[in-house]
Amino acid sequence: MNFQLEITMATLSNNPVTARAHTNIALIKYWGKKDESLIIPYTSSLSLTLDHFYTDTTVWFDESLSTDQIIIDGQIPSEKSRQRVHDFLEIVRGKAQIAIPASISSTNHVPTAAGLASSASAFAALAASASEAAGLHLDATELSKLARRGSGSACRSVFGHFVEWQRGTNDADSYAKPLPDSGLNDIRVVALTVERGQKAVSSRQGMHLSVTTSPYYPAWVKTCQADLLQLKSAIEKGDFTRFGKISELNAMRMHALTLSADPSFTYFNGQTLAIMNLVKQLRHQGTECYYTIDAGPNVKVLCQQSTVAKISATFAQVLGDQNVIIAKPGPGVQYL
Ligand code: 2P0
Repeated sequence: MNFQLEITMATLSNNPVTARAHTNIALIKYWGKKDESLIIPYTSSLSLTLDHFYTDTTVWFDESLSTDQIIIDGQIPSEKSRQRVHDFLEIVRGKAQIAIPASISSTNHVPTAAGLASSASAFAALAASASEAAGLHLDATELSKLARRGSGSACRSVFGHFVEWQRGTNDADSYAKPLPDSGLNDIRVVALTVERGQKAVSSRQGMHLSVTTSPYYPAWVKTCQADLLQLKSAIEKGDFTRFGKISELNAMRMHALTLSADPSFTYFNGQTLAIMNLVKQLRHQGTECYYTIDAGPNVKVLCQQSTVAKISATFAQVLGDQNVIIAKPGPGVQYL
């Protein structure tokens, strides 16, 4: 019998490909890698993709270039950022079996004031545009796996609305999936900025330190699994109260890992704590809202359409209008 091996070669796109990806906010946090090279997390996580904050990235592979040309927000990025984009492109070139340099131009529409990390939208948009330009035509699951190699949280930005990143155990089974439509589509996120500077401890360093030195890390892995199941059930039932309580609790459990690391560190500042207290005060006064905080001092308040005007006005009085941004659930990756 004559077996013939069929190899489907990727066909390069003749034109530049532009993709848009929105950022996401984790409600069950990703905080720690089992495999730092492949970016396989210790725990599954769950996020909400946000409208309004996104990255547009255009890529084409060009034989006339001698090296990758990278422009981010109209500028040549730092050597560290350049290397990170180059390393990611090497993964794409490996999959497409090409060795051609690429030209990349990326623009972040994530207002500095939002205090939202742009690595999720950045690597989701780069994965989508680069893979398509290389002729790979990946489905959403394969795209999520590829985006994960750039930045863990990017695998969730491939999809819209509520998204679960199933941790898996290897490159093939660690990817995100959208959750079914829920009764919580009136959810709103009020992004509050208290600081705009670069953080002292990057997420990457922070999670590494937490995994390797916090005695509570095994407890985090255990409770995260339970938190995730509870949050999924609250989303499915449209139960905002349980949704808010679990999200807030999970965020605090993540931050407990930073405080219990050696050396101890925190992403909070004085204003972060003041805002957390104000959220609790609003809640006790009958305006239901909850907070979540990522690897930085800025706070995101979770509320519903019915209360968002009152809550954003309250925080605008304290922080100023420019430091309060309202976001809604947003879409997954789009090609422009
Ligand atoms: C998250 N964060 O789930 C968590 C919560 C920050 C706090 O994912 O090292 O930039 O590139 O995989 O995705 C931020 O970390 O980290 C993050 P890498 P990433 O959204």
